Amino acid sequence: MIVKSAEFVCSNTQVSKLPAPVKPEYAFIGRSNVGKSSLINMLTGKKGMAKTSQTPGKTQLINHFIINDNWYLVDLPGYGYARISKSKKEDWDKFIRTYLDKRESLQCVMVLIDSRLDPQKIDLEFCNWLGEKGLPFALIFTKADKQSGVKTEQNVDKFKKALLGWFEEMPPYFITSSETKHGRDEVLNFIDDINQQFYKTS
Ligand SMILES: Nc1nc2c(ncn2[C@@H]2O[C@H](COP(=O)(O)OP(=O)(O)O)[C@@H](O)[C@H]2O)c(=O)[nH]1
Ligand SMILES: [Mg+2]
Repeated sequence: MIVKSAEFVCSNTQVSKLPAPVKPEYAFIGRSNVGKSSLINMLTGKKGMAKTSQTPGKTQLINHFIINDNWYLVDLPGYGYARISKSKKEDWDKFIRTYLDKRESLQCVMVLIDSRLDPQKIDLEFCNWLGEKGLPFALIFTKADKQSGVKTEQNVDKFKKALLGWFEEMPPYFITSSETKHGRDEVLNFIDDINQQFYKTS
């Protein structure tokens, strides 16, 4: 897929105010600091598209971007930020889980995983929840440029093993770097394939 246009559409704090669910939509989510904003900027080719390194956990907004007038890229607030209060965490949970569970145009949840780390409980639990809800998801391993390819593969493997305690097969996954643009074409083509399916059948 060639990204010809990428525009910010709206920020929402209420699920009821989201754009009409008439275009295929992909939600990007992960722990704070996983590299989500950088990845969105890398995919769209727009540097300031999603703001990088804001104070995490501050605003809990669902951000919609429209790509090629054809599909929505959704930037969800990060989870697992240690310094937010318990009640804020619960708010996050309710708001985001409602969105994920009810959004009919949502095609795939893109779960970002830091490729430098051993499997994190919070990521595994989140994947497990998606599985329980029957929501399709894909994994995007981030920051692959920060270590050797071998180390990345080892961590991906560990994550796979941890996930296979719950799932019968590994979901689609991508190894990416926002620095080198590694994995960009693969992620965009994955989305493109689903979009084509969406417009063919709707
Ligand atoms: N080397 C490298 N650094 C990255 C990459 N992605 C993000 N970062 C850095 O990681 C930090 C957090 O990134 P950000 O995109 O703001 O994470 P977010 O909180 O998930 O939106 C920033 O300092 C980024 O520059 C990457 O692919 N490679
Ligand atoms: Mg961010």
